[in-house]
Amino acid sequence: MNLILFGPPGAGKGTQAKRLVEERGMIQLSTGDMLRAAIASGSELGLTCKGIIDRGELVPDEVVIALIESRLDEAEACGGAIFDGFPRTLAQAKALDVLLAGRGKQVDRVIRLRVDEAALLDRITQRFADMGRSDDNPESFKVRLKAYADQTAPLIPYYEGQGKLAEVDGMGSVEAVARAIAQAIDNR
Ligand code: B4P
Repeated sequence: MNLILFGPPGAGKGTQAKRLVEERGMIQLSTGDMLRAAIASGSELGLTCKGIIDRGELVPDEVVIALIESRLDEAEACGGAIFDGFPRTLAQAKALDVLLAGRGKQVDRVIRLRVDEAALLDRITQRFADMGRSDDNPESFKVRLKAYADQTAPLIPYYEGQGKLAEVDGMGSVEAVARAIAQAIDNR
């Protein structure tokens, strides 16, 4: 199964993807984690992307599509993937459809985590205090929210039109959200 965890910054995508890996043995493909690993390694890709991420902007489509493509065979060997933070633009969604179709696969389910803006800000502020992630400051968060509204939210009607979208209340505890996601996956 190929599953997309979808939502604004701080909605709980990464948190819930890690739980699904533990509980269902699925593989997590997080473009955010891949980009942060590139930055930590000091690679050319990391150097190019650091400023973009710190400002809260989206990294160019071709960069993240190539990152995902490089891991797709590994994901398929494990029976599918949880896409976390990808796709974030219509161009990325269409590229993913093509890449999966070339392997005789498709996106099976898109779980949209709904969390209100005040709760998102609280979570990001808390993570900044705990971990000091450089893009979790209030200025970058505003840019990330705008990027979500302008470039990522248009994917909602895209996947809704394909009958793949499931809405999950992301405001509860990590446990409660995990239960709601499990239901959305198992009831498909
Ligand atoms: P990401 O790493 O995807 O960052 P994110 O949107 O903030 O989501 P994340 O997964 O980290 O947060 P989560 O909701 O789990 O992207 C970072 C940057 O990389 C982007 O801004 C962009 O620049 C770039 N990028 C990544 N993918 C890209 C793409 N496809 N195209 C272009 N650019 C791309 O958790 C947030 C916090 O909330 C955590 O601290 C967690 O502990 C807490 N939390 C989670 N669930 C909770 C709950 N139920 N209750 C209370 N707290 C909760």
